[in-house]
Amino acid sequence: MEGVTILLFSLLFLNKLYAAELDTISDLRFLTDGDTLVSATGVFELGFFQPGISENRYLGIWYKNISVRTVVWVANRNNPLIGGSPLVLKIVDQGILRLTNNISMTIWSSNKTTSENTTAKLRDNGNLVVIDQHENVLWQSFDYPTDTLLPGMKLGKDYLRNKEWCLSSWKSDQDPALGEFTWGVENDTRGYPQSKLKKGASVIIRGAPWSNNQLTWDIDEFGKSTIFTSVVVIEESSVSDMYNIEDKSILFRITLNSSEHLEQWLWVQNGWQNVLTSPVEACDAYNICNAYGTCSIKLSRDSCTCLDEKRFVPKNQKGWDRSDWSGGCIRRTPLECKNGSEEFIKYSNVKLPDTKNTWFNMSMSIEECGKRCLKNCSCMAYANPDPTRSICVLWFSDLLDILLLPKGHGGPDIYVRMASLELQAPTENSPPVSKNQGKANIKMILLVSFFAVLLIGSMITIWLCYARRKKNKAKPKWEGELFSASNIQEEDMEQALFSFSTIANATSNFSLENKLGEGGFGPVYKGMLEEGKEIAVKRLSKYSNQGPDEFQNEVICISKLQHRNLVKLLGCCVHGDEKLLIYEYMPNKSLDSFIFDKTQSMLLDWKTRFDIIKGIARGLLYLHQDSRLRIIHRDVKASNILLDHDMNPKISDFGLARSFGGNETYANTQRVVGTYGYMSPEYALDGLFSVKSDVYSFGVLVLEIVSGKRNRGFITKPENEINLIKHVWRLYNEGSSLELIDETCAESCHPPEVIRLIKVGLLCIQHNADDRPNMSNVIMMLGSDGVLPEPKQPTFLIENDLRVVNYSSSTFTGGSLNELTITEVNAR
Ligand code: ACK
Repeated sequence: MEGVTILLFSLLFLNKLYAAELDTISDLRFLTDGDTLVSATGVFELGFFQPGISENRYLGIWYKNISVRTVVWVANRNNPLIGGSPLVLKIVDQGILRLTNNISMTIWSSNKTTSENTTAKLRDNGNLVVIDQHENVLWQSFDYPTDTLLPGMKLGKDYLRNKEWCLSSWKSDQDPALGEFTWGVENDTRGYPQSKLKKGASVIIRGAPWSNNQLTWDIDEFGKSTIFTSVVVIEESSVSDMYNIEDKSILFRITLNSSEHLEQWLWVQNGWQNVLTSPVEACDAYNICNAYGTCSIKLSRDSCTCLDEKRFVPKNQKGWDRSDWSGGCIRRTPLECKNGSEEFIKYSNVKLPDTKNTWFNMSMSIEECGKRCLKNCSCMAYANPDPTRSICVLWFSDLLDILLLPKGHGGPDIYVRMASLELQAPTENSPPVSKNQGKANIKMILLVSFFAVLLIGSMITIWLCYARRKKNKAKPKWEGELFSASNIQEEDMEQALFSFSTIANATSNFSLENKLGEGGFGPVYKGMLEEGKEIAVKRLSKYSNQGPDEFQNEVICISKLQHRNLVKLLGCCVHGDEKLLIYEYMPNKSLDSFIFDKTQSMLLDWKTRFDIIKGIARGLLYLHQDSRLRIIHRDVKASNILLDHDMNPKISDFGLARSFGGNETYANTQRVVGTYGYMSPEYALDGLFSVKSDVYSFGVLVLEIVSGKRNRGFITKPENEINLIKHVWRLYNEGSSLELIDETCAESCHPPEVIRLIKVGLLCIQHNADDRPNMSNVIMMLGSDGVLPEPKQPTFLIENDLRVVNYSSSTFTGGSLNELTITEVNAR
């Protein structure tokens, strides 16, 4: 019998002369290697693929008409086909869609159905469906999401059928097997639904409690707008949250990647534009401030405060002072629950707390809700999470993971139970209300719908900014300014101020033994604060060119930024002529001390180098696009990348960074600053800078990390090429890019990845800034295996092309001159 099957299989493949594009699969029409099943208008395609350089084969769905292969669903993610044996996907008995190999072994199949005349089709929204003759859906891929959520798919749980719709990450970029991360509805209790991103059982981020949303997207660049909706269904038997985009021509997807990020992507012209990556900043981390604590991104040292500092106090004040938030906050006056003596304080504009231990009712007025809560001594708070409905949610444990939202975000209100003694003091957030005043302000509630679902709400915020930015793109008007004194807001000054004596003590009076090195703007010392925390102190030299402007610039700029790939500023100190910046200490120091050192570079195997490049790319993307300020760093180079304990890269040195508002894409300056070897031609020669000048520096850095050689000061024999870029370009054109690899990591390297990275580096350093990818394109290129465009020839700038007016070597006392930041070059 087996022999017959093999024979039939062989005949089948002998007869198959060309790959077919099918519109239906049935018992008679099946899909074999090279064939694809195409949706009605050709948006999606189903077929076999190999991720990256993996030899494993999978059945998957991807977009048909875009240049970057983007897989949105995988059937046999945990059971790949190894090797090249032929495959068949067909409908077999009882309407099962089954994938088999050459010996008829089942690799993957859909569920059994009881219908006859079943067929399988791929819909234009990317849903693979098995249907009967009346088009009833018997099985659908949308019920088995992998790492991608497309419009029309939902997250949620069906309690009756014990089914869950949730995203789960791939193991790695090259392996679609079930990874560590999931994004789905909370499923261990039946509290009010909310979504959580988890690593195994531990929560990484939590979305706000669910709420219906409908928003109009103003998509100027397409000359149209579309409606974006989030529809929440909450029933006894199931809960689900589905989003939809009215304009079906827009390609949009949400993915959960293998490094704990939830990413939102929009296809714009020729590439995926990253609209939002969560977590964005430290406050997105789940419950970092614990019970009744709230996180604020504008404070870097004191990230956590109590929800209301008049009525709550830190449980462990000493720990709190050391930035140990684990105890959270407690009520200043404990609850007694005496015969209705307690009332509620309203806090407006919040991300509602974790709903794990809640009870809810889908049709109860907010007044009734308050009465319910008051009757039960264990009820701590109540709220309506959805302005489109009358929902009552009661919390029965301490309130965890609350956020007071920035003004204007319009989050919902929460009413928190308080001892009667506390009712007199006014709240910082809003005045006290009695239990009968709990009626929500309708206007406010309409506004707050915007923030009701963290994921979707924040995505739209970013999208609106993005659309506005695009609209104004054509206006290169801004003469780049440092953050001027008039730009400084009070909140910027909330940065932790250290006393000079604290820092002098911590660094043993700036002793030589504590000196870590010297940058262009002065020495950097290692220190230890009294509580045992290690710090790095940048002491701005009186003679350095990092004057008050640059100092202020760095404080303001970096205090507003928080990202795992940016070094964290803990505070600053101004004392007479002394200006000090205090950073978290990075035990592995800077990247250049590794890559350009023969011995140290042996510690950087290929994977570590690749991870470092990806981390730098993410940090830059955050600066350029995701942060509250849009920032051009202007001095991206190996010595400005610090490495933490686990070799995670952190971008540092924001003295030269510029923020640019919503309208600007390019700026022009007479005062060119940066570092030789990393400066783009349009910046070095004409003083023009943009995010693309950072992309250029990033490209140089990629080539340096791969080769272990500095761009500047590089010389080859016998070709006499006087910079690395020229050398890389020649090797690339000769098809011998692999020769570039640093010999200390040659053994651990993955040749296709090396070639790809060099190509990405070359794309980033193309002469014309518009030809260079942006950082979100770069991240895509690093994370996928799609075909890359051909890079155009870069410019081989030599120093004589630039006219240096003044640079900071006057204060330079150590390290390599190659790496010095030039503070002025005359732009033409
Ligand atoms: O390459 P390095 O050892 O790492 O020498 C330079 C030097 O100070 C001048 O910039 C080191 N450095 C700067 N910031 C930090 C930091 N936050 N933690 C540890 N080392 C640092 C840098």
